[in-house]
Amino acid sequence: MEPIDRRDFMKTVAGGAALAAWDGRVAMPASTGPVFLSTWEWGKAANERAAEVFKNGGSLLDAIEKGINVPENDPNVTSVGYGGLPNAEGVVELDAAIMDGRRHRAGSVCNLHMIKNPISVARLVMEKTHHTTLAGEGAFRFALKMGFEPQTLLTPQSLQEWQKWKADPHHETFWLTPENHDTIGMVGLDGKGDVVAGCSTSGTAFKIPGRVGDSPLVGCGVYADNNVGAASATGDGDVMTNYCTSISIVHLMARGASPQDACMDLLGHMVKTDPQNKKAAVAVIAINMRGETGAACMNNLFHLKYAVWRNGESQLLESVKLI
Ligand code: SD4
Repeated sequence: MEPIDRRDFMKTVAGGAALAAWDGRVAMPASTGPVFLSTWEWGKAANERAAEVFKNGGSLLDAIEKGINVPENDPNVTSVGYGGLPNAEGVVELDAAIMDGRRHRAGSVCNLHMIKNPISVARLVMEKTHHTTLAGEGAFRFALKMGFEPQTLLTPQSLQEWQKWKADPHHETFWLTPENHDTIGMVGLDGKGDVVAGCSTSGTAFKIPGRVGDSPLVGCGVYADNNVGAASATGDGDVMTNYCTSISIVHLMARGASPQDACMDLLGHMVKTDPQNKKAAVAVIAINMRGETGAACMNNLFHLKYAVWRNGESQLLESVKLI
């Protein structure tokens, strides 16, 4: 993270405030909000739902959860929740995590099957248990205990995709190369000093059963800290997990980087440690406590579009590419 060392952030008001916040001496005042930032096209509808929930008196956690429920419930989003593409054996295994920056507490689920709203289960892991992460069968049984209805998550379309993949004698597998990505990552700020991050995914399509991506791993797929801000990631979790992307970005912001610089610096660091990462599907979003946002991806075909909701305005934007 060389760029940070070269910058004299203490010379700037913003840098000084952020560093002080990181040291726990001064809480940086939040001046804008609410703001919602989400990955991909479906992030727009998710942000709009989050804003509506918040406006109607819901908490920031309610807003992020309900916002993420939108693509989870949409069968046309084939990388999240219902309709998400299955693993190599045709089973839809979902991952999700949510982190509350106020309490510095997260909840997550991995390899959850037959439950279409893993983000809601993740929230209950955070709120109803002493644990942070539940996986597989245990996560499923916990969801049932919490009143979730089991259902098939394969749609005719996702079943067909899987059958096509299976029937192709040259199909790619994750013993070899990744093929399909997306996910929803969302970060939100309430303007009163709280920040929350969440993400939900069916993971990499046709993954090896049991595989856990970055999304449900706290610090990788999501991270939120009320002293600094929040970040989330989308892309090849098998690459990104090794860089603990979300916490790395939040740490860079804590040392004074803007959200945009923090996103770019992390991607730069990934390329510096392994030039092959230029070709990797890596995309990140971040927000700080002033409501400043950042979004970046590598300069390849995995080009992140992201959605921002602020002051009643809902936009879909192109992220900056690392050249
Ligand atoms: C994973 N990061 O399971 C997720 C998938 C994703 O864009 O975000 N794809 O690796």
